[in-house]
Amino acid sequence: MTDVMAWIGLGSNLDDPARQVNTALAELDRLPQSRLLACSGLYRSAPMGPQDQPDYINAVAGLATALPAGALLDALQAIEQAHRRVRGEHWGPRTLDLDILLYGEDRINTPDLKVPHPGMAERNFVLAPLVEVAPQLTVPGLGDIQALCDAVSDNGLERVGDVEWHPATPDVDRNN
Ligand code: 5RY
Ligand code: CA
Ligand code: CA
Ligand code: CA
Repeated sequence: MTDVMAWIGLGSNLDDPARQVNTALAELDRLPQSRLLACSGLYRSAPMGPQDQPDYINAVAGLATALPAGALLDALQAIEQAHRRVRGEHWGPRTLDLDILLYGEDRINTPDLKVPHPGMAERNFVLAPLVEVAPQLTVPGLGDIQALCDAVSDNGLERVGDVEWHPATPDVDRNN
């Protein structure tokens, strides 16, 4: 079984956003054939796109997974539904948004899934937390994550705290 490192973007701006993100992290770790290996802190920023909505809390997480990208997308959408995400205005407020930012080094371009995430190079609420946890990362087709982050506008992004999740102690005998 070969795992891929998938980088997931988490965002929320409704119903206690920090709690939404923290509970979603535990749910990611519980996905089949998957283990959460890394997570950034929590970042607050003003909404990009439609601005008549609350500030967002964002984070990024690194998930080692054997799920194919399409199955991972289905699993993320099921978690969003469990958080009572309601489809409303396009780019409107939401209890939880989970995006596949990167799936190993793959480039995916299907109607349902585009990886690397098409907006990530313009979004400091994605790039800054990625730099925090994976400063050496290279984005397929776009290059060094630190350079991408340096090039994007700051937008008042603020790191507001740590997530509740902590990495497991490495265990050489663990076999999953
Ligand atoms: C721009 C347009 C739409 C950026 C632009 C979206 C989040 C976008 C958000 C989030 C923050 C959205 C997608 N130019 N703002 N806006 N955090 N999602 N701060 O997660 F991201 S809607
Ligand atoms: Ca797991
Ligand atoms: Ca999304
Ligand atoms: Ca998003």
